[in-house]
Amino acid sequence: MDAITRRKFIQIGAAGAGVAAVGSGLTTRWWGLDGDPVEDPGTEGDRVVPTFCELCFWNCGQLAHVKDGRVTKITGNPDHPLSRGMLCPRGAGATGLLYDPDRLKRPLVRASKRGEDVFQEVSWDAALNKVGEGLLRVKARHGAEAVALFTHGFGGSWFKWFMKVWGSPNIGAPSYAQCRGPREAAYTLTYGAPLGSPEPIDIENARVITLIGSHLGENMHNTQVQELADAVGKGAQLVVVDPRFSVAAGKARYWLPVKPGTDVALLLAWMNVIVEEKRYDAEYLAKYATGLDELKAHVAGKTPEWAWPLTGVRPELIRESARFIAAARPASLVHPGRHTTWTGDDTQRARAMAILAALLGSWGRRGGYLSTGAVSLAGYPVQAPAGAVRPAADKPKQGGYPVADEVLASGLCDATRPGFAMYDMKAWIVYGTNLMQSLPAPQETVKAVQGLDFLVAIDVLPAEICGWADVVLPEATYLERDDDLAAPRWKTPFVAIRQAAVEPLYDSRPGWWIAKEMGKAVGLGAHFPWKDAAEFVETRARASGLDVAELRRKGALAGKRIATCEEEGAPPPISTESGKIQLHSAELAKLGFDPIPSFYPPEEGPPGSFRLLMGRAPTHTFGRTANNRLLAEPYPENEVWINADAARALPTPVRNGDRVMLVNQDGVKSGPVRAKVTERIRGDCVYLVHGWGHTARGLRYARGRGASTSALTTRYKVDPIMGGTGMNVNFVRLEPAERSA
Ligand SMILES: Nc1nc2c(c(=O)[nH]1)N[C@H]1C(S)=C(S)[C@@H](COP(=O)(O)OP(=O)(O)OC[C@H]3O[C@@H](n4cnc5c(=O)[nH]c(N)nc54)[C@H](O)[C@@H]3O)O[C@H]1N2
Ligand SMILES: Nc1nc2c(c(=O)[nH]1)N[C@H]1C(S)=C(S)[C@@H](COP(=O)(O)OP(=O)(O)OC[C@H]3O[C@@H](n4cnc5c(=O)[nH]c(N)nc54)[C@H](O)[C@@H]3O)O[C@H]1N2
Ligand code: SF4
Ligand SMILES: [Mo]
Repeated sequence: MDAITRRKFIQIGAAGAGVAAVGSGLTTRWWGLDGDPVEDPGTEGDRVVPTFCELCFWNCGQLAHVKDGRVTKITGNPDHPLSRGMLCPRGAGATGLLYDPDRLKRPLVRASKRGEDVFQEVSWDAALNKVGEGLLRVKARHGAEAVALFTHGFGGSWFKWFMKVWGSPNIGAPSYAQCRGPREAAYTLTYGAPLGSPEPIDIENARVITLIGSHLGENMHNTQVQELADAVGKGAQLVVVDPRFSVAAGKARYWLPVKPGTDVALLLAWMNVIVEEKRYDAEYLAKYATGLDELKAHVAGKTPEWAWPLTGVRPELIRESARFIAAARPASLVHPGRHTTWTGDDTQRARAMAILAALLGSWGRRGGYLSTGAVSLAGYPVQAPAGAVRPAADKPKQGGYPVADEVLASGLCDATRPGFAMYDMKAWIVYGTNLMQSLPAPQETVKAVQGLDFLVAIDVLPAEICGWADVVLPEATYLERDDDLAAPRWKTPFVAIRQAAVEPLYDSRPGWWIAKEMGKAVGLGAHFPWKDAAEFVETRARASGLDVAELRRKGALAGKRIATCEEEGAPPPISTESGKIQLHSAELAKLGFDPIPSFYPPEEGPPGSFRLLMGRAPTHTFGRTANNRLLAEPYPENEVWINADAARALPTPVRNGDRVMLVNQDGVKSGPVRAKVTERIRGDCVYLVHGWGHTARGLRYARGRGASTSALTTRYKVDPIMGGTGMNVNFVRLEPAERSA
């Protein structure tokens, strides 16, 4: 059956409800009807257009059903290896973005002081002229490199090309220094290469899966959730380390409610047990690793009893879970996590996880870390950009961040702020990233933005960052546009195509067109010779020997599964300089950092305060879906999780459902947010789903709903190894919300 009832949708979507992904679409027409299962009122399209999703960055394959010019339903594409016929709730609810009444509809030009969010609608010609003038003025005064691009999302490729021909290397995404950066640095130091996205892990065949704050099931990366459900179905067991009893913890054999920020101590104690009891893969390590003796010496004495007072986890639990994890090796997967910028020691924590994976012999093994491959695609034949460019703006700072392998979005922001005069960043192009919510310390972002000569935002919704722009360009949503081909590394290499299902609404335009017109506006039109995105991808596809008609018909063409190294009788893929897994990192030692992770206790907050933790809800992606009326039904706003005993002990005790205000250590106060009083979290922290508490006046639905983690993140701790911004270093008090009469 293709239809899915609202009730079933909510069951799958709601926290606590397990890990299955949604097998089919939902529609705008019957969504919102309460009560019993409703028959699908005929949402099959007259046409079905294969494309891929942009509700998050996993980019699952979708089939968009179109009837009478409207998208009526979106289902998972069975031919796409990342969706395998299923979507997560957000992908199924993407029509809520397409038909969001608050979408950006026409180009806007600022009509008042910057930041006052007052705009005038103008024609595309007028808006593009302004962009051309703004950028050329900055180039004339400060050089091309003074322009930065912030980008997140697949459509960013057109703007990265713009930057290349414009001549600036300053391209950053918050998905690095605010997300997976520490992990990438750690795996590079240990195995020689970053993991990238989608992660090359074999959840499907693992027998024990260890999740360290990786809350799969709430974090809804579709393929991983599907594989987790399959693995659990086949008898795989979970070990979950989380201060909060997550959805995954509810399915786990062991839940270790670790004190936030102390995972390194726990990991060292696990390694102590595995080493002392000789439960590691000695043969594998002898062949492929270096530094085992140093590691043994390092973890000596770091017993579960040592870790107990540091982590709050009972020694028997540490010991038993360590044995359990080791017993399943090598099909014992320590999930590498993804959002790893927590407390500033994040590269070291991720290193400890990478080292544990090596002790288990799971790198390059079935049920552990796998080999992946990508379809190699021909480029579009185009004139190469001329001239040399200065290094990226965060490079002077990277003297201190030698292991960072991408530009830091936070570094670009620093380089823009007065007082950080190492570089003159004077203009920002912001594509599909709401920097006011995604960079820490919004007060610093505002300072940076106030100092800019020019800011253009390209978005689909009037997000907070748009309110600070000089020019706002309305992009067509992904369901209304073609984009470049996707060919990420995966177990089965594949190529996927994004195709417009319907015409752009209002006066919105696709990114490829906007980038090309921006190119013309600055005199670089010759570098954008393609007629449109369709001609661009067809040229690439044909030159790569692909059958374009079949690609268009199926949406994705997948190759054969990559053989594992075991199947090939080959060693695991290790690309460090020594050719060995670095249990002990000579590179870190050379740079003056601990060559093997050591535990440093996290700083405590003011008395009576709780450490603020954050995460995801299954039906939302950060702040980008908060205004989506379909996805708001199952989850209309975030709530603050607080431990039941702690809530009772507050000066003004808080009951479940009460509205409270959160006040952080710097006096910043959130809007009223509902309290979820629960046994499912430790008493020293509280938890919010990120992406709420919008302030943008154009987000008429989301504005003022829930509490903003970003506003409360006035502090952050920089990871000295790669420059990531640890954000779980803020503390809040709870105050009763002023009651309205
Ligand atoms: N406080 C705090 N900060 C965080 C995090 C956290 O948990 N807490 N998480 C971090 C993580 S893991 C990440 S990856 C980053 C994510 O940070 P971002 O990438 O900035 O994500 P969003 O905040 O959702 O902003 C996405 C913007 O893209 C717009 N958009 C959506 N679709 C399109 C499209 O098709 N075209 C265009 N042009 N625009 C589009 C949306 O309207 C929205 O304004 O944030 C990081 N920052
Ligand atoms: N539905 C949905 N899914 C998503 C996203 C989304 O926005 N919505 N975003 C995607 C993206 S870009 C990313 S990066 C990932 C993020 O998802 P994850 O990689 O899973 O990372 P986090 O959001 O940091 O994980 C939050 C969990 O870590 C726990 N935690 C907090 N502090 C600590 C600590 O000190 N120690 C331990 N052990 N645990 C701790 C929290 O209680 C919470 O359960 O999700 C992806 N999937
Ligand atoms: S995981 Fe969900 S939101 Fe992300 S791409 Fe896949 S279907 Fe879309
Ligand atoms: Mo992320």
